[in-house]
Amino acid sequence: MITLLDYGAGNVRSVRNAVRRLGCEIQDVTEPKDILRAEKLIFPGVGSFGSVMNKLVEKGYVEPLKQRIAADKPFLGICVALQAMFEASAESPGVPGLGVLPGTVQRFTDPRLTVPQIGWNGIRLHRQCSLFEDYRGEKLYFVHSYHARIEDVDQHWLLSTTDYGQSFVSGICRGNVAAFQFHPEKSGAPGLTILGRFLENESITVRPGSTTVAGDKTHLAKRVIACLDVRSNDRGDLVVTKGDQYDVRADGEVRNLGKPVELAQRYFEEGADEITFLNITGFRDFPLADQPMLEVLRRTSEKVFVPLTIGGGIRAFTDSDGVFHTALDVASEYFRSGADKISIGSDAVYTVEAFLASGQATGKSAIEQISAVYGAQAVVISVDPRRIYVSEPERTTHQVIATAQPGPGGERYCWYQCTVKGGREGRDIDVIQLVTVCERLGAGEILLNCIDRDGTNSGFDIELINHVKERVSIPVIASSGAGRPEHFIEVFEQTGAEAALAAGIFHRREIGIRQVKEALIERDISCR
Ligand code: 1PR
Repeated sequence: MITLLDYGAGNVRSVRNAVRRLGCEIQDVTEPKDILRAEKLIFPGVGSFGSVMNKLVEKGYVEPLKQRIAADKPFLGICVALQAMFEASAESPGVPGLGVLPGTVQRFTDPRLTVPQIGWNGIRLHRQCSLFEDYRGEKLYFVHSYHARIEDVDQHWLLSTTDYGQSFVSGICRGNVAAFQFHPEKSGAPGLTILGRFLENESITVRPGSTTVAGDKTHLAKRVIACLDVRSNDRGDLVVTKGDQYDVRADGEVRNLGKPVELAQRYFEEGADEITFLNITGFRDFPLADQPMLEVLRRTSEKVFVPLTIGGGIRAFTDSDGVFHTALDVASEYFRSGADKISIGSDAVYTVEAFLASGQATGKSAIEQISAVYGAQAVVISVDPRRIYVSEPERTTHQVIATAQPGPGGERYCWYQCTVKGGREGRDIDVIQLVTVCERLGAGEILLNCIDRDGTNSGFDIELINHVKERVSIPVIASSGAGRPEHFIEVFEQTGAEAALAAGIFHRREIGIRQVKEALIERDISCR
């Protein structure tokens, strides 16, 4: 029996599912005393440092947690839970942490770094630990902007470090108390094995001596993401579909490429680093009445132990009974159903338009609200741009690029127009305006589609990706146009994209995820 500290702050379903998958029963902490009574306690950190600590204070959990740790009772903290063990965090000045370890958790400050760190990185074990008995140096899943500093952690606590621009603490352990910056529940098979050791062994044992030879440094992998565009077909069945330049109909029918949960499971087994679901007609529906997507998430998260992103219809809305729901309500429901990140499309465009018109942030947009509660790393902006060619840069007020692929009239310049409603409506806003304002408002990642390339198998729009990458410091996922493994090599060698996403080639089994990874490894591109 495992006790879970679920303080209602985000996707705790993944931890629940992982524990169940490993054959254990779960009970929840319902009152402070449960924290001390529990045989084994998992503290899954979800959200920002401040929101986690405030919840712990509100529920009276702080003292029992400190007592449990002092009494050396089995404890496993994940992600922000590791950070909460310190005195404070730069993320939430003035909010005290548990103070089990000294020091303040810091943000990654190197301006050359993409922050948050999102993806699969290695760990270097500084001591042998029974939780890592079967660990062979596999990469594990991280998602964070803040990190614990090595100088704050003495040798009795330091378990592992990881490199991302600088070395930081990725694991601490003393007696039966352990905490990781990575997410074992989202780290595929090796993560489940680590978690399994905590569940099955009575205690944690640690001995001197490192067990992994990770070379000089650990490296963040480039991610390969499988994307499932989901909608109802004309018979009302929820299907994975795929468009050509966003047109998903062939012979008048919505293309049907499979069932969402089954396909997601296949991609997990084939080695996808992440799975994205886009509810492509979400802009039309009432998001919370759209139960099939929530159900898809719930069922997928029982079987898939890598990060899940969901997009489509994340916005504030008034339902058919006249009840108003904030975008935060909508996102919270998706997080509770198993999403690790939500992606915002049309609503981001409207938000940026309003921002550019007024020159100020309201604090009320979906991006700002969700980011404040769940952290920037949980907010992805899905951009649907298309090229608008111009003969001279002066022909538009928008930010143009000189392109090596001229337009139909031989135009040598273009700008990228943002669209809403699945590309159906172009707006007077360019991709640079969109991504820079979204980053400023608190978005943590850009999913950069390209309508011109979507479904063409002709390769990613390298010019677009470089154009955007130069202007943001959050991760960029290149999307649209993958047709061959060489396209993934190209996008990682010619741009700084952190991840590449594809749909059609995987659905139609033209190329497998393993084939893509093998091609990347052959070119020495770090991947999982
Ligand atoms: O506006 O917040 O409701 O979100 C709607 C979401 O649905 C957006 O993320 C938008 O990108 C997506 N979407 C809307 N209509 C379509 C469509 O195809 N008709 N799909 C659509 C976007 C692009 C990618 C695709 C890649 C890779 N599809 O998802 O997977 O282009 O494809 P490829 O590898 O086959 O080339 P909101």
